[in-house]
Amino acid sequence: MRKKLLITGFEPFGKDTINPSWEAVSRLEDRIGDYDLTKLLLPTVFGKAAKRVLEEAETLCPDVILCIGQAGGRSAVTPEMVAINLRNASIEDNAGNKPQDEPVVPGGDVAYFASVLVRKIADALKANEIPGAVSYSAGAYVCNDLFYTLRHHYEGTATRVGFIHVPYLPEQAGEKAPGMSLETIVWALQIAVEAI
Ligand code: PCA
Repeated sequence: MRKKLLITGFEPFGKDTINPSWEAVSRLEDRIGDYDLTKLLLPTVFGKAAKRVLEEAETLCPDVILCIGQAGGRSAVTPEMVAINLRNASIEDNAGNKPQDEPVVPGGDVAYFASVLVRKIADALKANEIPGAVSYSAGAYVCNDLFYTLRHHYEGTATRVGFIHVPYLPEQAGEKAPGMSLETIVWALQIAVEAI
């Protein structure tokens, strides 16, 4: 039986006018391996991004939710191992929020591990000669906020939740930061879905 995957990307934020996460997610095939994909563009806003996913998931009932975000400065596609119960922003989100050391969920557990096979995804990327590595920090900005909220919500259920950060596109990176072509990021996400 075919399975359902809800896959998300973010709007541009900060000084950027493009976000590779949504550029890549929106270009994925609608069927990959065992999964039928539903793609969702999320606002880069604390709380709002997760609310949007939970609304969609309520009617879709996905087997897996895989969220993708931009991590400028990274040179590899990085599946995240852990989500932490902390909001801390060094720049405003797209609604002007800039929380400082607040919990995502007051009274919630300190952290959750991803409930997808993070190591398997990283190994599959490397096997296909795409720079890939497990990351042990999704930061404390909107991506971690989304990841933590979803892991907290689905803890103890059959719905699995994962998060993958992707590098800048070459046009964003310029000469100061590493970049990865959109084609490679799309290919990486396809491999990640097949490995999930
Ligand atoms: N990256 C940010 C939020 C949106 C995105 O694409 C982050 O890493 O938190």
